[in-house]
Amino acid sequence: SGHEPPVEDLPLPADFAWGTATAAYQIEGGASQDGKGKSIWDTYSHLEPSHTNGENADISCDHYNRMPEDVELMNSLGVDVYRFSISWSRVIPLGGRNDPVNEKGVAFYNGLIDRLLAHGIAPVVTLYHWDAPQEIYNRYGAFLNTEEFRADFERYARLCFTRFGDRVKKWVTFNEPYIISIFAHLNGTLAPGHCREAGTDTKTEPWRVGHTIILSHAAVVDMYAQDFGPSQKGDISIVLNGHFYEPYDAASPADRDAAERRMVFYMGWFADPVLLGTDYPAEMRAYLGARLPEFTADERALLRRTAPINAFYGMNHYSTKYARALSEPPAADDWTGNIEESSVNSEGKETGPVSGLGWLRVAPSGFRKLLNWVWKRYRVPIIITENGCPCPGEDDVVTAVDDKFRQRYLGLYLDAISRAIYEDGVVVKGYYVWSLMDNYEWSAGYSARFGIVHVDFKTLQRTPKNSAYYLRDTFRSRRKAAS
Ligand code: GBH
Repeated sequence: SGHEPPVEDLPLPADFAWGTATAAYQIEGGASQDGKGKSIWDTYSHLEPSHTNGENADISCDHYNRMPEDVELMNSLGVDVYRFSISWSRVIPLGGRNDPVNEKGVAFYNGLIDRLLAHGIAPVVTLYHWDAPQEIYNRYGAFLNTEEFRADFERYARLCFTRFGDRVKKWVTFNEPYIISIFAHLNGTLAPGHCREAGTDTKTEPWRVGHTIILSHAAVVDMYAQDFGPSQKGDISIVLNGHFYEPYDAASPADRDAAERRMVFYMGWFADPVLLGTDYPAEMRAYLGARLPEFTADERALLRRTAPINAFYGMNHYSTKYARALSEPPAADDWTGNIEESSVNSEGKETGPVSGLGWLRVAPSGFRKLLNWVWKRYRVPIIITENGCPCPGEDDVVTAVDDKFRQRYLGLYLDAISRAIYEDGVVVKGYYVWSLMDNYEWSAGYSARFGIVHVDFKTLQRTPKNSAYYLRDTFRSRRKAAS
């Protein structure tokens, strides 16, 4: 648009880690190979009529069968870290605590971890990136039954720590609990799309799902600290996503409150109990009343005990929005804190140039402000566990590989991290770009390409985009400049 500053390639600390990120369902394929069980995404992506652009990830990037090539690719780009997720139903096909383990699934992840380490790439492992075993959803509604889910998730986590924890030193329990609660259980645009079924209650279920995630997370952190941490000496935490919100009208105190409240409802919902060990934010209690579950005395003790164990704030961040206060009192089923969001403010100014997806605009100054917001509230080192974008018009391989829009986005967002570190005193330890390669973008199917490596979904050929080389080179020079 010409309004954003050019990329400055500002310095980053010498020990700042860079990596790539993916998720099992989005890249693996091998949907029923070697004894893998079905996940809720295997079901959701095959619904008729389709909720996923007519596409599924039965094959996707076929990473399950091409893993060595993909690790080699990362090695050639000089990454320090690879963040991936384990498919629960690949290692425990039925998912439950008394169900059998699939040794072939375990062997796949052992092979991946060993190959990464042989190249000096550190694995960062997410236990849950949205693909619950279908069977636990059939049995008890998965996240809708807190006690059952927690017990099954604990057993799954214990299996992962036991089999992989000698070599994995960074664990993430859940990816984006907000999205699981709101998108999968309130507006239903992600699996299981529960709210579409008869007899569901969207007033209370999203909050119960969030409650299940917080307690399951805390239980697994507790277990790791007691049974594995002393010998394995790894870090564990959670990954939260969220936009930065600017007031729709900067002169309006109500809009300024709305922007703050929106972020509390998005990130504070999970980060306050998990990282501070406190109750849900007071603003949420005030708006949601009895819709928000209570923590028992034992659960409060668990949260207080485990909060300081979380070693980092895993931040997935993509964009900025405006928040406008609604003058009406909150509707009985409102979940936002009575605000309306937009990408244009009261003066007609846009948050930034639009990417290949409407919700994602280039707004690096909002990113810097969010880093400050999180640091001030939680005082825990931040790792950017996802950031990236699809380019506008990225539909043929020539424009896709010469991805100037993405290079500029990534460069500006890295500059924002540098400013947050050196000018604002925020502690940021690493940056994992989303994503290693083009993949299955959930309900958007293959229509949005987030990769720094192009994938031809007919031939499955991988071709690094210019942004991949840009990241390789910029981390080389930015980090030298800092040391
Ligand atoms: C992350 O989700 C995921 O962790 C990752 O798997 C995903 O591929 C990546 O980001 C890129 O999207 O159309 O206005 O309703 C980000 C959370 C949830 C953000 C759905 C966009 C749709 C907004 N996303 N949301 S809208």
